[in-house]
Amino acid sequence: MRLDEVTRRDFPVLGRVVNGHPLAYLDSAASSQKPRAVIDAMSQYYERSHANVHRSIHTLGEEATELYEGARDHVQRFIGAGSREEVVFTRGTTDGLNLLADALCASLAPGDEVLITEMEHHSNIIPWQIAARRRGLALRAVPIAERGLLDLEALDRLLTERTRVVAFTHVSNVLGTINPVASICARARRVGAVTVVDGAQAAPHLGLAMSALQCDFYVFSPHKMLGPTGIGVLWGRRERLAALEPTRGGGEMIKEVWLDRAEWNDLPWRFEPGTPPIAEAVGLTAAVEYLEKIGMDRVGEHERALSRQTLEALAALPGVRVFGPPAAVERGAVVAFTVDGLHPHDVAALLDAEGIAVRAGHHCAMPLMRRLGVVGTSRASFSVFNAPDEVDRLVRAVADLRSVL
Ligand code: 7TS
Repeated sequence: MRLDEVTRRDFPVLGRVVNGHPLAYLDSAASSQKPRAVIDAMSQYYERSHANVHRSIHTLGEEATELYEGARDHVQRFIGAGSREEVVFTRGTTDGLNLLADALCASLAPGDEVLITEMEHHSNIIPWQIAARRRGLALRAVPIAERGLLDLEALDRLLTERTRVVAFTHVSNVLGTINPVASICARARRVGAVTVVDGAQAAPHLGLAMSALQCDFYVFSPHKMLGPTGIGVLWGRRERLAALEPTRGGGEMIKEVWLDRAEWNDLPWRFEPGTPPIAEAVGLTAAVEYLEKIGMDRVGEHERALSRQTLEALAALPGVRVFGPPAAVERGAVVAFTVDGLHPHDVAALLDAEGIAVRAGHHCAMPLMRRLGVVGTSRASFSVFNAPDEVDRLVRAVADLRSVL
């Protein structure tokens, strides 16, 4: 059986009719839908076990703590992390990148350099801009070359003895490009730079093994991988995390406090001030279990097949331009496209009238849009529940748009 035939009935929302048509949800890169297992785990937690964590001796307090810390073990296994201390819970990819930009740049000197790329989401641009302005750092970007791939020769030229941080996306949310993480990290290491990888579009689709990636930090958002909003994962290599001074304070992140000083808590709690997203951690566990039961190989294979089908069919339509590497190159689960003579928002609105949900606009990647010479694009993206006939519907609807003109 095809994967969507197995998973489809697990997603209650997919029973919806939108504008008179069955919903074709092709916007998981923005946020995926949730299986019943995730929804049930979270409501069961609220109905039976909710309490604050790490503080109460009573039964519910202990259950909640066990569930919250259990999520860390699940994530550790899911991403192949060396130890649970390396897994920090944040509020999302954006939050993790802000935390890292604050903490990593705090010790940098004016003139030090931070290197990003032209294909970054604003989440991996703005926090570095803020840090750069605050500390007088130089912010540079690796350009993209042919076929939507990073220009690795330019990367080598841009790496200098002043480069302190290299922050880049694993998978582009527009181009679908999969960047060679280990190779980029090896180059960065040669100049002694710390590496930060934005895994928001990778974690939902690729089986991850932190040791193989060779980076220092990796962040992602569970809400794009069938889990809830409001929780994020920040993985840090143990010695890197241990060397990082916290920039956010409060309860939970300390061991001992005096009025004028404090002693930090152990890893990973040192970076988790305040009451954490507990129900969201419970939902995350359920999402990880759901994906692991399918197997990430099968997840990736299914989504790659849908992406390839979309890419090839859309590219064959006259007046349609698709972006990113060709179908023969391994890509993520997004396909961005434009239709001649139509604004991307109009494309999305016309598709929505047929029950097809795609995202349109700049995809929080304005510098990339400028580089591609477009105001925006429409974008279809895929998850475990999408079916080839939804791609057929999309392609037919896009073909019909041409006749609207
Ligand atoms: N990085 C990348 C590569 C992303 O695709 C996104 C979200 C983020 C960071 C931010 O994640 P958040 O969970 O903190 O919001 N990308 C998209 C998108 O492509 N459409 O909507 C959100």
